[in-house]
Amino acid sequence: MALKGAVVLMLAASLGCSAITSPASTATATPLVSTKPLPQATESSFKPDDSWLNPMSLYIGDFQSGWFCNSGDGSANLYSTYDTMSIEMIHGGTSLESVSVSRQGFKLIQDHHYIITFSASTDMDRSITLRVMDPNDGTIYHDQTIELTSTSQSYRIDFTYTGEDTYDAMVALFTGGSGTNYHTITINGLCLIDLNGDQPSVKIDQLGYTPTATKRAIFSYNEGDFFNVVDVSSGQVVYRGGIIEQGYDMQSGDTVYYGDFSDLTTAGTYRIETQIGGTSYPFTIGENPYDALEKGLLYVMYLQRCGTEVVSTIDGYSHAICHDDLARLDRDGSTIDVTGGWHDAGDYGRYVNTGAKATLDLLLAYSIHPELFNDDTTIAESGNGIPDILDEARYELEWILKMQKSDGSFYSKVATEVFADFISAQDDTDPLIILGEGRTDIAAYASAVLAYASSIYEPFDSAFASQLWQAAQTGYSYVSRVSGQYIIDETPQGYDMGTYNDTDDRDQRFLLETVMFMVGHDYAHLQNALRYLSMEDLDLSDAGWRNCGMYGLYFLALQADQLEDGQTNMIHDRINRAIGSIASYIASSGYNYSNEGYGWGSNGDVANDALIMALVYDLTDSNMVQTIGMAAIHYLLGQNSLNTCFVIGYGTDSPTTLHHRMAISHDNARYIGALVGGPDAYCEDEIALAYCDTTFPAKAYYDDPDSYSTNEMAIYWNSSLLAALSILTN
Ligand code: 9MR
Ligand code: 9MR
Ligand code: ZN
Repeated sequence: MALKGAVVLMLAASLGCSAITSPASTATATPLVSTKPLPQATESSFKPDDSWLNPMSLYIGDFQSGWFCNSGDGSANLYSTYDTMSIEMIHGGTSLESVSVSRQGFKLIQDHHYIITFSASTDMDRSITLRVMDPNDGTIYHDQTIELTSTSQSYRIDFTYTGEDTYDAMVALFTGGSGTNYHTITINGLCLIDLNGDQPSVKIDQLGYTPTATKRAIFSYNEGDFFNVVDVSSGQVVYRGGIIEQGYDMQSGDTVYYGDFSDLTTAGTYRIETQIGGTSYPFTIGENPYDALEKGLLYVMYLQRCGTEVVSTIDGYSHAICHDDLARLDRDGSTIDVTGGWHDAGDYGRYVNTGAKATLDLLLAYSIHPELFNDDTTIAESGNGIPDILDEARYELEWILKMQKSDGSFYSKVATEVFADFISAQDDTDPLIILGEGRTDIAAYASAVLAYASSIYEPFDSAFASQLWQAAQTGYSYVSRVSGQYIIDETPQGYDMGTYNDTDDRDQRFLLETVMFMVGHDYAHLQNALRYLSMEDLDLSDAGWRNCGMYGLYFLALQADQLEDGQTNMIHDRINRAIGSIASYIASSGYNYSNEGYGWGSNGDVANDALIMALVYDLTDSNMVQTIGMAAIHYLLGQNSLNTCFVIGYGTDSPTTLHHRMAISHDNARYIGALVGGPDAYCEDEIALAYCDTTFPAKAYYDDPDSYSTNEMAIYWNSSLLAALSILTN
């Protein structure tokens, strides 16, 4: 505690930080926002339609053993469960080879040392022979005679494999021979262990699971009949389950199997081991496996701050005040102060729509679970009595306010003419240019976020809340004055900067109406929102920077008590369709990927899907909705075909070399807590083109500082994952 306090103080001193937010009591402006609290979700307001697919139950297939009984001139019956075989010998035939039980598909690596362990018994004392062989030409790699008795004993067979690497070795038990008539041999838990520490192959969430969560391991090839969950500290098997085939996954090229261990609820650190030698990274079961991750995701938002000094207490790098010159309005050369806000991503551009989306996520996370967010995360304002997540969101809100014009509309973005070199923020001194004016999609989105924010800051700083509300209202009146949509591509030829274009502003207008209704309680806004809701060609299914209708559906659903049944049904129908589509993509994917394809920022799309499920979970408290949302998050945290946790510095295997100007200019600092963009089937940079296989989009990812289409981060990906996690796990 004392140490933490000291860090905060040192940080505050080093930043010369005196700009503590004025407390609410000193506010003088008349509050324009209703002080009525925002509606909260009540459990009974909405039940998700359970006629749509439950992807988790879809996988529940039948267990099928991979062991087969072969008999020449002997005969036997084989009965198997996932970990026990009973070989009922009818008669042994003329030789040992007359009866055998075998399984193919064992993976063997040259010069690795293996052990095969099992326990066995027989009701007639006898010996059998175990062989490890090539199933195609019969080459015997290892041959061992085993004496069996009527008491079950444990066996351990050691051998070093000297052949070529193979995924197709066979283990066979030879049980024939004259004089071996009717008896039964029982073999339990036979598994092969590679003592030379193979790369883990089994996919799990590398951070772990809460005790009551649905827990699945995913296997990328046939790893045997069963898997063990092993306690890492004691080495004991604490759970064993069967492995079930799911099928071929086109997007990764893997034939996928899964095993369920939801019944294991005891807290601990574990690892999965499979029958034929696969292992997983360690993971935990516990109440709070994602707490540290949530802190990291939020801290990265602070590291993205522009126009101020930033000192990382984690990564050991910092930048002095950056981008603090006046910016030039491209149209007429006049200059404006638009300092502040977050750098969008690995570049230093600042864009109002992505900033609005990211801010909205932080505000939602806070308003749904205020108890999760405290004031000690070592950002500049820590210790000021206001939750740090609200200080962080405010940093962006102040900038969005600066980006607003007096007519209520907004400039779209501030950036340099071309992306900066890979230099630290304070060294990027190219002239700042303001581009884009009056886009209705942006004005509506930004105004919605300002209006929502006004109600959230009201208890902390009512003057700020009033300022936000005022700005939202001017924004609203601007949007209302423009009857059609006005969306321009504001990036001139030859400029190289982020381009966040849209084609339809109705989802943003819908969102704005829903928020204005929720905060201002004026039924005219409800009527307008309902008008958009009835437009069947309007997509309201996403929670992104471009399509944002889902936020509006959520806000309307919160106010169901003020709606007629028919209106509520329309909202619930829209929500059901959106979550049904996420569920069906998850169901058809080997790794619970929640989208149709993989584009630039596919991980951000998954985070948005998780956020959609999270919002619906808040409305419904449905376990199924929560499980689907968490499946999307497990994908991001390691349960994917690449076996990678996509948040830097979390789990065991996460990216090391982010495409990010601050990280690269600081000796490839890791930038812990950043969610990378992830696989992009289109390989939109030279590195991805050179190193990624486009036939398998799920694997089109490359951890390299130059792969900007797969390995950059963005504020609006981090914010989505943070909000989704905090809602789904609480
Ligand atoms: O580095 C830029 C990255 O931050 C952006 O997301 C990306 C978006 O287009 O562009 C990157 O910049 C590249 C530019 O587009 C093309 N020339 C190479 C630049 C990176 O080295
Ligand atoms: O996330 C954006 C993605 O959807 C686009 O295909 C891509 C190319 O225009 O740009 C991405 O956004 C980048 C933006 O242009 C600049 N800042 C970094 C963003 C993430 O890579
Ligand atoms: Zn900056």
